[in-house]
Amino acid sequence: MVKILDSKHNFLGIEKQYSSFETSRVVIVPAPYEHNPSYGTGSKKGPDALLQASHHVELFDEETKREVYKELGIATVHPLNFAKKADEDALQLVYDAVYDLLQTHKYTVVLGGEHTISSAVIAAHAKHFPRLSVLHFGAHSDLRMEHQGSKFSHASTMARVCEFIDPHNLVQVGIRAQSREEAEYIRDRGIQVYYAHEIHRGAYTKVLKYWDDYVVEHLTDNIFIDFDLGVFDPCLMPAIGTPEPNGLLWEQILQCLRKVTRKKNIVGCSLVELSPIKGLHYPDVAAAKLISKILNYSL
Ligand SMILES: [Mn+2]
Repeated sequence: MVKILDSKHNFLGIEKQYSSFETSRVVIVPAPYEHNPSYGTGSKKGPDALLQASHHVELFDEETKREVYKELGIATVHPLNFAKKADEDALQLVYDAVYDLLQTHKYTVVLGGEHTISSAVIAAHAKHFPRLSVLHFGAHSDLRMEHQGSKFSHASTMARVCEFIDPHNLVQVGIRAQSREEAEYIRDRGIQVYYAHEIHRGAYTKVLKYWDDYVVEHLTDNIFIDFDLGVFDPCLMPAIGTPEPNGLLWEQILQCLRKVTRKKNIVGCSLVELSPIKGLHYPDVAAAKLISKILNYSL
């Protein structure tokens, strides 16, 4: 039997009737993994902070006028227990947990933790859904073959993903920091990248066509959304291990999510790299609200 969190601890604080595992279409999986941070630390506390903050997010969505938890049910399982597991072993734990959920047709939302875990979440989805595209929101390309001596660094996540996904089916949004090696990899492998500076200066804007219209065009029908919170500007998301200036703002991201979810089938998502700052609740609430928005738009 799958162990779930009760309404005092689960996502959005949902009562038992709408949060049992058996009857819920959506399953939230806290994955407090942190092993190879390269700068700031604390992402292992991210899932817990997000769940606590989610109790201050409205159950009713003002935009879609929906209460998704009542329509579909949202269960939150116990956090994955990494104990001393790291690298391949940690990724295997994540992969197995997510793959089991997909076998029972759950829409799975994984909360990190370090971005490293996303490659396992995406691998499980790619095995289950044919011709999967990955829509990666982030500040960093994360395409380094290895970083600080590890293939399993958060800075290598997308390089690992490109080992089992056609790089043409990877779309990156909000990028504003990369190495020369990564820029060359992007060029050589044909990865679609929408850089923050290009989005800000309206580089893709034609008459009634915006950068996010191009994002939609480049994706196949089944999409996994991998959300590194570093994509946001640090003014609204300072609770990040590796901050970069000139990020995207809330409405820019939501506008892109609305367009993508209207035209495509979102099969799952991950949200990673929340590193809570003691006494500053806003980033945790924003992260929780983002999950709520993704569910409202995509289901
Ligand atoms: Mn990242």
